[in-house]
Amino acid sequence: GGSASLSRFRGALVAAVLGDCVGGEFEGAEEVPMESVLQHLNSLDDETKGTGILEYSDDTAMARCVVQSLLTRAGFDEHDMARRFAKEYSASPGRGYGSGVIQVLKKLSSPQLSDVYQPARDQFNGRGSFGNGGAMRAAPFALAFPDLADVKRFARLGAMLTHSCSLGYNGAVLQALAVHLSLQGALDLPQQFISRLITEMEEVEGDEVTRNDARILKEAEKPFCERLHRIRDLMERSKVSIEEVISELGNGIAALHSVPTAIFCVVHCLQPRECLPENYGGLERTIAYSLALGGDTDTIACMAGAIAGAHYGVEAIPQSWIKCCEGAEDADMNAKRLHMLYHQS
Ligand code: 8NA
Ligand code: MG
Ligand code: MG
Repeated sequence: GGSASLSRFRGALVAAVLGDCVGGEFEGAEEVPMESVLQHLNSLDDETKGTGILEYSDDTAMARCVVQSLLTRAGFDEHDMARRFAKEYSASPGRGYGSGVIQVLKKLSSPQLSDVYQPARDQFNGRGSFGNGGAMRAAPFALAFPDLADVKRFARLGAMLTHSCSLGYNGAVLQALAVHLSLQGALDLPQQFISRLITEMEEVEGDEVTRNDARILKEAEKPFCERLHRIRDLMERSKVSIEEVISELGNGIAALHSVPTAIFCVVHCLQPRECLPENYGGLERTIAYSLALGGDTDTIACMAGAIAGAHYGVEAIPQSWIKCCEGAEDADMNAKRLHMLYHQS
């Protein structure tokens, strides 16, 4: 479809759910042989095997809250969104939330709370979380706001409800920017896609807070920009092993060690790869490759899925995969609603 078409919206939201659901199988595994990944994905095609429904985790649970809040309020309302996070957590606490964020979600349910950003600020002795929990639910911001400045601003504020460290919320901004650009068709020119992300993140990471956090955590001055440069270097190489991707970009639960990784998965899988089946399209390659990196597989596949889905569109997602994933049909419906909101504003 064309720029910001309905198919791209549906692809983004549905493939994010898919990545979360199919990625759950390998979450936390140190090494994941491609053979196991393909076996897992093949089992989804085989209706006789009756894999059953793959449940979504915190990634999708929180993204659904973001979507519902943006749709109901027709824009960003921090109080409404915080309330939805808290309510969702208390209704289904077993979705695999990060161990730190649970404290925030409990505090957010208190009716006395006036500053909804305060619980997040209190995390990790006042340093705030740098986990990828803000980034994993950032895609809907790109589907609600056509304006780039709004995407940046609201993805940041939405993440800050649980992640007050700049390395946490800036990861959410990067993820939302990647989905935003992908919706516009920017992945047709992958080198330029990365360059545009670098330009945007130079500005995002140009503030004093980011510099200070980066220094304390012994990271480069602009940590996400540095990782985007690494992606560019990896893209120029004719061959890259999974081990190199993990050591250069990471596969962990920190936003810095997973958002750039997800972006790399998408650009790397734009073309056929030796390690992946020839009959796979780009979206299937992206999901399979994300899982083969191991580590935080559900979240990396969820974020890569959102970016790739916005590029390829919903038609690229195998029906048999969609049928296996809890929440995929809902995501499809919500994508249609977000598409209307996006085009009316
Ligand atoms: P979070 O805010 O609790 O952060 C996740 C973890 O990162 C924390 O529990 C800490 O161990 C560490 N961390 C974050 N900030 C700091 C800091 N400033 N100082 C020291 N340590 C810190 O939760 P979240 O929402 O960011 O977590 C998201 C991830 O957790 C997602 O991947 C989600 O799927 C889930 N999850 C991941 C795994 C896994 O094995 N990869 C397992 C279960 C759940
Ligand atoms: Mg999860
Ligand atoms: Mg995860």
